[in-house]
Amino acid sequence: MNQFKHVLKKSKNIIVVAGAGLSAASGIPTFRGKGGMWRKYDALTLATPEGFAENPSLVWQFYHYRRETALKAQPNAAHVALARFSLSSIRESIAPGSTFTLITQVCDLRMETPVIRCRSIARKQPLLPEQGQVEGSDPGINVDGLSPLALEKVMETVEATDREDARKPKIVEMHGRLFDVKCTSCDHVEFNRSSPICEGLAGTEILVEKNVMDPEIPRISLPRCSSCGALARPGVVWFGETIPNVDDIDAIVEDADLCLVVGTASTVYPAAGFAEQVQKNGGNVAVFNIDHSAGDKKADFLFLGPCQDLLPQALG
Ligand code: BV8
Ligand code: ZN
Repeated sequence: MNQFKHVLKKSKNIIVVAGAGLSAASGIPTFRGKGGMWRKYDALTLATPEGFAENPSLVWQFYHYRRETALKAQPNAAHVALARFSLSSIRESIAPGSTFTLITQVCDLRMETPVIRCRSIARKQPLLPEQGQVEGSDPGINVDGLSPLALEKVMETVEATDREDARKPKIVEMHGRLFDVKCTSCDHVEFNRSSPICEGLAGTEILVEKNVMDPEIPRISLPRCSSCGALARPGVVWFGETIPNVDDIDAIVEDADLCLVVGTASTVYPAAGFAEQVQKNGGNVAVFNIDHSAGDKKADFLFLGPCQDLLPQALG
């Protein structure tokens, strides 16, 4: 840990690639881990455009279950550690003059206000359209809504200057947002945290828990576009769909000289390839995982254990 802190102190562009393990301690099930959601369900059919086209009822039950779970979760110590580290006044004593970007795969953001668009540090301009940026929004640094809450807690303990800093974009929601709802027909997208999202899905989260989903909820009873009334879909990036602004994300990865890989099996691309890219460019990689993962082989530092214990030590 001391050697890592020595490297951290010298690093200038720090990225964190976070996966479902970051929120595991908050009660949000991971995809592949023990009790993971995708052990029960075949993600490679559910989280695809083809899977949705074939059975929108099943796919919506899967996402409705995750929405309901995310709405009940609270930040854990790993979220708070990242939230604190995201504030330059706190980071200044740990990694002087460094920039910080969280590239996150978990897409269950539940607070619209921290819709943060990643600002290319080099280019000093927003990478993605600023739509959805709500004035005065406190940026979260994670996507499941837990980090914005964690950041709020941290904000009570820091000076007002950080409020300015905290509003600077720090996050890339690589795989979209669970609470975004996209139309399958027009281009309407809205942030929708309603619980349940529609009457037709009310109570089905219990069925999902028991793995007895009802394949036959009629399309008309599934979420509809509030603009044109067509069938709506979750606003996430499915397997086989391209990552929005992937070139801009690559530019951030290119700039990075330190990559923390936190709570991810490192199996989904292109996210799983970022650490290797940083290493190829002469940067360092630190993996934080409760278990061995495909990320181990790219790790200069491997911290095996719960990230809610290890991240506060590493970034404190
Ligand atoms: C694309 C949104 C162009 C939906 C998700 C190159 C090589 C091979 C394949 C490909 C490639 N390029 C593209 C592909 C195809 C595909 C892919 O990667 N397939 C995989 C299966 C090989 N990628 C794509 O399609 C991507 N699009 O590249 O476009 C293209 C397209 C087609 C073909 C070529 C190019 C789009 C991928 C996005 C998919 N959408 N999410 C939804 O969430 O429902 S992926 C989804 O799964 C998540 O977002 C996340 O990315 C992934 C889950 O991964 P993890 O977060 O790692 O979670 P997991 O449960 O697996 O692991 C948790 C980890 O935490 C474990 O290691 C565990 O030990 C650890 N842990 C648990 N508790 C703790 C902990 N660690 C620390 N502390 C704890 N307490
Ligand atoms: Zn529509």
